[in-house]
Amino acid sequence: NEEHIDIDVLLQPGDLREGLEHDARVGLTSTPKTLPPKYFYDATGSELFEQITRLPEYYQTRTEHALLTEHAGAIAKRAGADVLLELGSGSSEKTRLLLDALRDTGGLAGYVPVDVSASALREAVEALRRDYPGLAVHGAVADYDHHLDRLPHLGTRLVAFLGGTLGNFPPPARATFLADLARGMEPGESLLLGVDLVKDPARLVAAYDDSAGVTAAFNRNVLTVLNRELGADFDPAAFGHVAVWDAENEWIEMRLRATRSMLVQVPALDLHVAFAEGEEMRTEISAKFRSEGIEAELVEAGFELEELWTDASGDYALVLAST
Ligand code: AVJ
Repeated sequence: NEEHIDIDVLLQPGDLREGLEHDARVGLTSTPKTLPPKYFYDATGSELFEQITRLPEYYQTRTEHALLTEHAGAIAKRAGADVLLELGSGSSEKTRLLLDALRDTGGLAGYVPVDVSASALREAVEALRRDYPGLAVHGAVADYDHHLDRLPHLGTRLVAFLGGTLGNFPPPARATFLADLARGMEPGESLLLGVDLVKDPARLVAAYDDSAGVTAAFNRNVLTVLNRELGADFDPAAFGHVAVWDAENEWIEMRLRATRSMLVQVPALDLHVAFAEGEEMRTEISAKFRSEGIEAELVEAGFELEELWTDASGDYALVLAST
């Protein structure tokens, strides 16, 4: 029953549109060209990402899930929180593991999903209300790289930022994001991060260039988004999918490679964009972490490391920090 759902709207529909126009203009006129990964996730892109999470090569989602299953109790106890605030309210299964653990430690009072999509938020919230009667749910439509200082505060929070999404920020933006988050939290609140770890480059590349071609379709889909939203005339079939390991920066980079020279029109920006044959446009970085590195970044941002859990192969980590 929707009338009981409180939703703070920190982000107006026009803001997303303006952001897309700004990001597309800056990225398409830069050298080399870039597009931010946040525009992958329209309905098609979100469905393709769901498929990615089930690929044999993409170990991250299932490893994170296994870690949460194993350690949710310890996380809840260490956090001592009575509110779960989740940045990106996408996957309700992870949410349930944490909600159940908080409930079992006796403190669960509220759940705060934060998402840019009001409809994703509403869906997530409706499903949860059925199974957690009495839970105060207070969503926020917000862009988590902007509104961290204004997120709802219903009690002592465990802030969850899972799925490895932190790796999508370029390092300077990552430092800003973590520092803003720390500043927006009260002393004694906790942050739970899910991060992918540095490993054999061959496995990393395979995870971003799967044999079924799902990641390639996911990557090209961003062009379809620009065609629809900005009236552009990208031919997605004229771009090849590229996934490379950048050993110096320790990140995976996804690119789209023009297989011929072409001129792309972007009417909404009053822009035409020339691609040379073989030109590569960066569409995503996905940074991989080391335990010492992520701890140092958290401390730099004003957090204190509480605990770090990894799986037996050291593929992925859950990191609990506090303010
Ligand atoms: C959801 C952002 C963590 O970087 O691994 C999956 C997105 N990109 N395959 C990632 C993604 C290509 C994913 N994150």
